[in-house]
Amino acid sequence: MPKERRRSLRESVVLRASPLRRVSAELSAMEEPQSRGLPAEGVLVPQVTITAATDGQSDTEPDPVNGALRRKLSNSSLSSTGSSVGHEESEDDLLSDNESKSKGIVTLEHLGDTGEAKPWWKLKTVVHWPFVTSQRKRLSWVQLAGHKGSFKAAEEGTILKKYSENEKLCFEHLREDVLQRFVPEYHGVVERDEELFLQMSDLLVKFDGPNVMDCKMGMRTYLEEELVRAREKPKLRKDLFSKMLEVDSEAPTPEEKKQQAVTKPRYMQWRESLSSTNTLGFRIDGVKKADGTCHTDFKKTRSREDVTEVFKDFVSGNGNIISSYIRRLEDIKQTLKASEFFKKHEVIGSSLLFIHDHTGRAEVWLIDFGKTTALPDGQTLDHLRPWQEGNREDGYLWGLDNLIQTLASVDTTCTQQSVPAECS
Ligand code: I3P
Repeated sequence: MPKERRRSLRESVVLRASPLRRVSAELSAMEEPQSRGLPAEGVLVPQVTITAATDGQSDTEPDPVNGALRRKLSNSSLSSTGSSVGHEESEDDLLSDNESKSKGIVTLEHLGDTGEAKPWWKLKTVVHWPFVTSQRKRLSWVQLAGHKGSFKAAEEGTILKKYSENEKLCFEHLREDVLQRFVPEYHGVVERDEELFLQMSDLLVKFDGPNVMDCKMGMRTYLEEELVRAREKPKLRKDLFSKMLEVDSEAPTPEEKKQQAVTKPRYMQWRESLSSTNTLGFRIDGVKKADGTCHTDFKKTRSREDVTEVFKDFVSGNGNIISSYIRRLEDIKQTLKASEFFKKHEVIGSSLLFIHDHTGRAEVWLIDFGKTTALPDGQTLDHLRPWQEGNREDGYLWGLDNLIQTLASVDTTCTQQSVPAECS
């Protein structure tokens, strides 16, 4: 990392680490979506079309100086947590790196106390995931979404996630909030190999062969400011065009085909409409099962029925696990409604991480706050209202309601079967 960049990151850490203002206002009662006349399920997101300037330069050429450093890392989920560099330097003004995505399984080996003259950790992507809890020096994690290299191993029971000013502020704020018991414990900023990281608890350590699912919450996965930036200075992404083409060769417009590129908001909106983000207010991003299988291609998992099937497979028809998940989600919902943090933040790109194992332990955690942004003083969200550009609503609670309803239907299906063959 160039020295200037390191210095500015450190300065930013020091400068912004002032004590957080205590929030004192009482949360007004939140209305249920139905009482607001909202459909339990439906499209709440108006489409915003961003057209890249036809004479614009593609932004896919690497920045010779800061390319790797300026890479955005705001939304990966590994183990219990997600990764991020602040959204202030993410999105369209950043370069894309096709190589930077690592969806699948990542094993971090802790080599710190072997006495060998090797780096204290190494990162490799593996196909199968030998989760052996007795191997104390091997910390096996699951990366279901996001960017390779966002995480490092740390002392047992914790992980390091690439520094994000935005996420750091969220963790600090969350320490004082009722939501604290649903987010990974935050241990502060640490420096490793001349890079800054956020240290946090690894949510997987309590599990014996965990099954893990990452659900990205909300009816929108990009920030309003990203739209504004894309409008003011559209940047064309060839990598996103390729990803779009892989899924549906008919998806790009003739203009986009000519440019062989799309803007990021255009790609994100397409992803949202293809998956259940727009229709249900959440989408499944990745699943890793205890048997070692790992799936991250849920781009077209859109209908409630599709989502139900994925959940049914994820829990292998175990109604007890589903019931535990539902109880935990209800608890999260009530706590969100009482949370000052939630009321005063636009929550974008954040996930719920589902984890269970064969012992029946089942937990859900809130992770990934790289794009969770404080609202201006005095502004609040109810997280239920439809989004219109300017109101910053994210549909988080609406999505959570739909998620709970979906799990309830999985539960019914499983328990109604005398022999849960179709669930197993
Ligand atoms: C990615 C996904 C991520 C997004 C990333 C997309 O698409 O939408 O949420 O990162 O943008 O490429 P996909 O899931 O289809 O791979 P952010 O949420 O952090 O913006 P990126 O390519 O700019 O990293």
